[in-house]
Amino acid sequence: MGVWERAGEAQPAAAAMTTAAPRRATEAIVAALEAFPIDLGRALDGHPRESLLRPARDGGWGVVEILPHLRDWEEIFLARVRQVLNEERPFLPTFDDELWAIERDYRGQDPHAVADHLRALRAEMVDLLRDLPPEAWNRVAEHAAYGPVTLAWMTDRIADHDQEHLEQIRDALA
Ligand code: NI
Repeated sequence: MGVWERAGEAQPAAAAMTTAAPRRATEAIVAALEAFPIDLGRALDGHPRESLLRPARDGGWGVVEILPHLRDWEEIFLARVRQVLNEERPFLPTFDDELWAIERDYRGQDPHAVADHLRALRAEMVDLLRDLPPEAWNRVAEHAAYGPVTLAWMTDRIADHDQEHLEQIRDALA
């Protein structure tokens, strides 16, 4: 879920954030972001609709909730990447996603259509990132929760968020 994004859990802006190194090298960030829709497709492949609707073993979200969560955040992530590339030190607000599953009727959305939309958004992001000059990865945004963050740091976190929810999807389908 988007817990690390919640304004309510925001840490005081860390002065050293812009110098915090992402876990992945920039080539590995692009590779991970590009691989995610493929891994997601493999995870979903062959599962009937009733499996996609089933909650995870811990009683948490089923795939039917996780996919719209990923798609809704992907829209935000893509807009943020555009902003940090095109604006000088843009301010990035946080979003409280806690009620989106209900407010946006996640269970009423078609999981395959949502996955297709997510794939299209991710392809746009990968296109933006693929041929960036090295210095572009150090461009900075002011994140409302985290303070100054670099493009590299932001996108590394997106790849982490992908993996977190891919695990959750595999668990829900196990
Ligand atoms: Ni999340």
